[in-house]
Amino acid sequence: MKLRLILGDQLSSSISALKDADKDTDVIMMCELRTEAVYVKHHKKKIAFLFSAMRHFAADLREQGFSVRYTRCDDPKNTGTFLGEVEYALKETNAEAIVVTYPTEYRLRSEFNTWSKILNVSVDLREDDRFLCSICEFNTWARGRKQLRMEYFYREMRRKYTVLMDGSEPVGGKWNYDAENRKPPKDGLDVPKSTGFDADEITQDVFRLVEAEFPDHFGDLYPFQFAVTRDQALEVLEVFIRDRLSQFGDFQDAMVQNEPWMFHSHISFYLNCGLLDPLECIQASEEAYHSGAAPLNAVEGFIRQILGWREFIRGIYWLKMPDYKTQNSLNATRTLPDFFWTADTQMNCLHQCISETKTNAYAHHIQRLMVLGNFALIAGLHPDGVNEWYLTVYADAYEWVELPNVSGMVLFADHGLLASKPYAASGAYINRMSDYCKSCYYQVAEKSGSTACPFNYLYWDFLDRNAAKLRSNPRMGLIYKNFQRMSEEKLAAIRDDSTNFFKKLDINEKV
Ligand code: FAD
Ligand code: DLZ
Ligand code: SF4
Repeated sequence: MKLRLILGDQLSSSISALKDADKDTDVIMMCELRTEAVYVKHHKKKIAFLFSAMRHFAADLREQGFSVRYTRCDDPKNTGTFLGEVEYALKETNAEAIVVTYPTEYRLRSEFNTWSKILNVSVDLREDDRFLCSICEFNTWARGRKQLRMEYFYREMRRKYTVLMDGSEPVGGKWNYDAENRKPPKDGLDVPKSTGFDADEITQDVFRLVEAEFPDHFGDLYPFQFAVTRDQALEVLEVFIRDRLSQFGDFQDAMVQNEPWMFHSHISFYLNCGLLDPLECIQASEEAYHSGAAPLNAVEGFIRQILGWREFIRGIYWLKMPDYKTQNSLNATRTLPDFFWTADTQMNCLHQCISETKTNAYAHHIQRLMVLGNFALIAGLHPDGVNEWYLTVYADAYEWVELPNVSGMVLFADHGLLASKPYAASGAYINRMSDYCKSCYYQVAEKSGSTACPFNYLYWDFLDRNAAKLRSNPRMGLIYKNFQRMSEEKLAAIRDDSTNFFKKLDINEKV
């Protein structure tokens, strides 16, 4: 008899730990754990989403005839840790072995690797084959390359899975249609309503638990509209393909006040916990292209996010952990300002993105990258505080995907391993891609002075502070040429404005 442990982000019936499960003898164990909910104090919605999805998944398994041992978070006998729970279950069941799919995060993988010794029992740790590129395959691809660039990795993945291919050539003749994307939002854009679901009894039970056990965690529990079953997650995917995908490419980078969902898919929560399978999402969108329901720029852009970025990010994580976590190549030192938790700032773009994050446990990619991340980068926030924030606040956040996005893509803390240059931008970018600046206390057209947009002077101050490290980057050459042409007077104003801004920021005075 074997114990088969399923973690909160392993809610796939095809998961490797269940492959040869014997319904008559084996016991599947799942546990809601305080340690997992508080190692960073996850957003209330994330805990509710995952606990409810876990309970629904357990119910499904029982319906299929499996015996499931499920420990609830508020069970007085709950030991609070994976090891404690497994030890207890071993004693109760006399199981001869534990079967588990490798956790997606380094901290747990290292811990699980020690179990067979500690517990003196056979531990069958299995690869997580829900990803489209195995860790070993990625390492082989990366070996010997001077630069690791997503674009080349993505092309190999397209070939491997024959996605959007015309023989050996990409459909349409180009691998990447980004040049046709990135349109600014236009007035009167008609954004479809996001797909939401009413909470059933199971979810309402979880609400009561989260209210009682995690009242001081960040974020709003209500309104709650996440899918918590595979069928519901499939409905989210289907509605995206039907109603949003055709405009996904055009408005992928656009931000509109009070429109948090835009034309994005909102499937990361479900992909990352196993309710959706990456290949089925890719194939459903490719099908929409072939049937004429969505244009190539939208479909290719969407597929690149999943087949390219998502797999590439995961590959980098496993290639570089554990050192990746401590990297800080720009020596950023600033503590995360309080307004990241309260949204209490006069900078409207940040206020919007943080408020929406608090309500939804979601922000789309450009909000995460070019507003929140951009600020964290140019204000010199320390990677530890920024990583902790991103891991805490988003319902799709797990270290394997959060860390490379934050330390690599946003903070350039890995000195360009993941991104070829820092994604730093002034207020002009945010103004072009959003309508946030229209309702801001600051003036995006002003370059200096107390009402000038802080992104404007902080951008140049960032380049100034980091010139020794960034000037030689070939993709920064033009920018530094412009910087060198700046008059002494202008440079002095930038330094003054930045110093004043940082003085306020560092004592959490409202900025
Ligand atoms: P869409 O825009 O509809 O994209 C489709 C899918 O592509 C996503 O669901 C996701 O699975 C995948 N994808 C897109 N971009 C990325 C990327 N850069 N890395 C990995 N997968 C990607 N994504 C997470 O899943 N978890 C995180 O913790 C996370 N943290 C991030 C932190 C920062 C600083 C940044 C810049 C990005 C982060 N992302 C993270 C990537 C991306 O922002 C989210 O995947 C996306 O916003 C999820 O919304 P969506 O499902 O509507 O995505
Ligand atoms: C994120 C999370 C939370 C909040 N709670 C649990 C839990 O109680 N039980 C569980 O099995 N998994 C949980 N998870 C997901 C785990 O953190 C996730 O499986 C690991 O981060 C993967 O390495
Ligand atoms: Fe953000 Fe500056 Fe625009 Fe205000 S003016 S919304 S701070 S970019």
